This record gives sequence, C-alpha cells and structure tokens, in this order.
Amino acid sequence: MDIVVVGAGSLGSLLGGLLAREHDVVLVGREPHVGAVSDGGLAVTGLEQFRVHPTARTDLPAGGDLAVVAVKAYDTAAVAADLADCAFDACLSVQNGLGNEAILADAVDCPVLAGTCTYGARLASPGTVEFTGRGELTLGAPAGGHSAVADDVAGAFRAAGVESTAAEDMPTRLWEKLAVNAAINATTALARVENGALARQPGDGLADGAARETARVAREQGVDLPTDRALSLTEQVIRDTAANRSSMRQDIEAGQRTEVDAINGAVVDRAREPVPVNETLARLVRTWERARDLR
Ligand code: KPL
Repeated sequence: MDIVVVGAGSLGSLLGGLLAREHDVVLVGREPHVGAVSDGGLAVTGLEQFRVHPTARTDLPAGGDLAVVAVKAYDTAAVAADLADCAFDACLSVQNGLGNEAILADAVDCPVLAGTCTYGARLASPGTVEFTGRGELTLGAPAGGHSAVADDVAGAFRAAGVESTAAEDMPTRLWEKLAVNAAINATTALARVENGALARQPGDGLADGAARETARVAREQGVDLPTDRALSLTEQVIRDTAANRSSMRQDIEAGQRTEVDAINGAVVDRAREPVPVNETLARLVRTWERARDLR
C-alpha cells in the first residue's frame, strides 16, 4: 500500500516507521526531522529497534492509497485544505480530540476513518523516534457501523505488525479516548509528572473528575459511556503508560501549543451542565499558552 503519514511528530513517526517495514511510506513533517530522515533514514529505538528509509518531505505528495493524519488537532483545518488538492483512496485520523474527522470529511473526496491509537512514542532527536508503549489502533467509520475500507486498512496495518482492529462503535471509542485524554493530559502537563503519578492520587482527584464529567457529557450526546467504564479505562491507561510523559506534557516541555481545545475544551464546548474540572484544566493550560503567545 502507498501510505502517506501527514504529521511526523512522535506518533506519526512511530506509525510511519512501523508501516515502512511493509508498505511504501511517505512521512510529511517539518525540518530538521525531515532532513535527518531523508539523509540517514528513521531510527526506531526503545521497545523495538530498527531503521527504515521512508520518503520524507515537508509538503504533501499528489496522492496515494491512504493518508494517515497525525497532526496536532489545531492543524487539522490547514491539513484538510491541503488534502483537498490531493487524490487519496481513504483518509484516517489518528489524532487526539473530537471533531477532526468532520473537518477532514468536509474537505476531501474520499472515505474518512476515525482512529484511536494507544501506542506511546517520543521524538528523541531529529531522525529518531523512541517506541515507548505498545498499544493498539482501533479504526472505523466515524458515525459507527461496518466499513469495508476500515477492514482493509486494519489488515494493512496488521501486516506491518501494528496491532489494529476495525470497530463498528467508533463514536463510543472516540469518547472513551477523550475521557482518558481529558483525565491524563492536562493534569500530567500542569503537574509535570509521568502518567503513573496519577495512580497515587485519591479517588476524587482531578483526573477522575475530568473522566467522570466527560462520561456524563458523552451520555448527554447520546453515546453510552458509563462513568465506571471511563474511570476503569483511565486507570488502565495510567497503569499501562505509567512511565510515559503524556503528549500534552511533551508539548509544554517543548514550549509548544497544546491540544487542550480539542480535549478538555471539547468537553466544555459540548456540555449542557457545568463541567468545572475540565473548565479549570482548560483555563490553566490556555493561560500557559497565552503567556507564551502560542494562541
Ligand atoms: O494519548 C495519550 C497522550 O499522551 O496523548 C495518553 C493515552 C494519555 C498516553 O500518554
């Protein structure tokens, strides 16, 4: 398969590296990472160690079989506008937050799949991505139901050793992932702790509060997400990624804008009743971003 990974950050680079073992991969990203990959290939370190030689570039190619969109949520609209001029057979979002697929689907002329990915990765240096957590990729039609395209894409990912499942209940999966991200990302970023530190907080901690509120808003939106399920998934991810730095903590430590609008902000925007924990987390992170002129 000809696969273009749009967004060669930590997750995009890891997925691109894993997929390049089986498929023709183009990684679209920024300098100096792109130059390093072009010159010496992409080194994957950590849980698996290998080097692959995907094509790396800073602009989109004309098309391909699949575009995997892995850019930060605040860049989705810009990438969607660029993808509108390309010819892809399918597009898959593996981004954090809600609403990315709708933005893509408005712009492109091919099926758009939603994906949730729990693989852990860290860009160690230009040309090197550290594989920090073995997870899984779940993908399917954003509104739910069976998708033959999702079956094909999941099969292509599995052929490259990426644990992947085509799912028919993506709305629930997306809200489950949102609850986990709402709980973990801002709290670990603001407190500058590894994900595992949240396991040592009392049951009424901030992370739990954010997950509870997110489950309630999901139900308000007609998605069946029991509070217990949101809490147990959050606990499980905290355990599975205990040593990892969340993507929002990585953003803050790199002095970059975060995805808070698409995570805690998305919960606040969709809530019918007050969501004070998500609101406070979103405000604190936005205060940090404004102080650095990042928004
Ligand atoms: O997806 C993540 C992220 O960091 O964005 C979690 C699941 C919180 C793992 O770190």
